[in-house]
Amino acid sequence: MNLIEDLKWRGLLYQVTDEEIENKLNNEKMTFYLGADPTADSLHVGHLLAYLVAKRLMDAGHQPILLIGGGTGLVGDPSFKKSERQLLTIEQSLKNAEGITKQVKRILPNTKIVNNFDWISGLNAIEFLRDVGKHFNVAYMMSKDSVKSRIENGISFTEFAYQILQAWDFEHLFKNHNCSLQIGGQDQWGNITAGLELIRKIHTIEAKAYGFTFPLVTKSDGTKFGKTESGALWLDKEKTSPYEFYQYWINTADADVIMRLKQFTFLSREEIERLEVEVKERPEFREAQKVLAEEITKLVHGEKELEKAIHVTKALFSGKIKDLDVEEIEMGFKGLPTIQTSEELLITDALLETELVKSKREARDLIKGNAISVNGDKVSDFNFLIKKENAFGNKYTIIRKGKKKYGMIKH
Ligand code: 383
Repeated sequence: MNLIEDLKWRGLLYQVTDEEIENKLNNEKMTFYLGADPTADSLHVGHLLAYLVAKRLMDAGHQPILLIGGGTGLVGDPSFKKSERQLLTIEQSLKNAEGITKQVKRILPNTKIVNNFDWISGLNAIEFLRDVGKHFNVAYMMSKDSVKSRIENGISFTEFAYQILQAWDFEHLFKNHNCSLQIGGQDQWGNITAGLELIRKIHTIEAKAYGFTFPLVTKSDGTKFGKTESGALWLDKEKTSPYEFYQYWINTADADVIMRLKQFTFLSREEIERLEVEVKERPEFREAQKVLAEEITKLVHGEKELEKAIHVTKALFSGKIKDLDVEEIEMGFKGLPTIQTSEELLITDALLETELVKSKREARDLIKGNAISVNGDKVSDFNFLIKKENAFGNKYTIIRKGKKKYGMIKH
């Protein structure tokens, strides 16, 4: 399979600006770029897909430039956004840019990284309006989906002008870095084509640049991809722990798992087709989901964090939590019903307070029925006392009810 066939098979080709791009990507070496704005201090899984597409192009011999939008981030891209964005301060933008640059370097080591703050910040109003703005027709700018959908509800001139800056970036990289291709998600189509328009106008007809987009990742049940109960699925392990991250992928629906393997892993077609058969014939083993979660967690967090995530998953499933360390306890039980106390606590009170039971009577029945354990040990005594000194790291006591329900006491 050549690069284009592979991208198509993986469902990663949505729109191309010119059919010719297929030949060029298969037969020539191109310099291409992908941009991200520093709107937060971490990337999320939506961005991950984009960097993995960049990696596929790199692996096929093309030269990447990863652009961090230190300049454009200060303006705010209106594409696919329902309402005006809150402006970032320069300090926030710089701090965020630093965070995401680190992540980009981890995903794609040794690649060229540029920041458009370097050229956009020097642009003055006269230059902007005369040298760049003059090439844009307002009707053309307003016809972009990214802008059109906002005209009624309101869009500031600031966000309206965003496409000009992204177009100017493309022209800048085209001129100075011989970059003739921009890639991005389907939300970036309008901005990418604005760049082609500008390059065509400034550099005459021989100058040719290209763009392609990949589709938005969707879920078969209609809910939004990459969202957890606590918000986005971040690549920063302080914001989304490797365990949570791993769990997200493990819980992928059967109907979606093969598509996710194609889009988010570098496994071969043969291997993915083998897993497809597994999903059909032995869905209860969830092998495809396990492979998916392992591959992506390893890619984003590394082998060690993956091992921890698997360790916590297994311990929580079997109830054998004794050999987890404090960090793993924090990872695995984040978001659990938790109570805080500085005193020793009777097990029946603890069950009630963590809302694992509705009455003391229910608590006693469960203890009698052998259904309650504390820090991995069964409790058979109604008067069992929960103490700080027996807690994980003298900090957390974990109560388990039945097979799946947990509660936590923070000392
Ligand atoms: C800025 C300047 C450029 C080229 C691109 C940009 C950023 C672009 C944008 N991209 C999104 C972002 O930063 O806003 N205007 O959050 C996302 N991308 C990639 C991909 C995606 C897009 O970073 O579809 C998902 O990740 O294109 O939403 O000169």
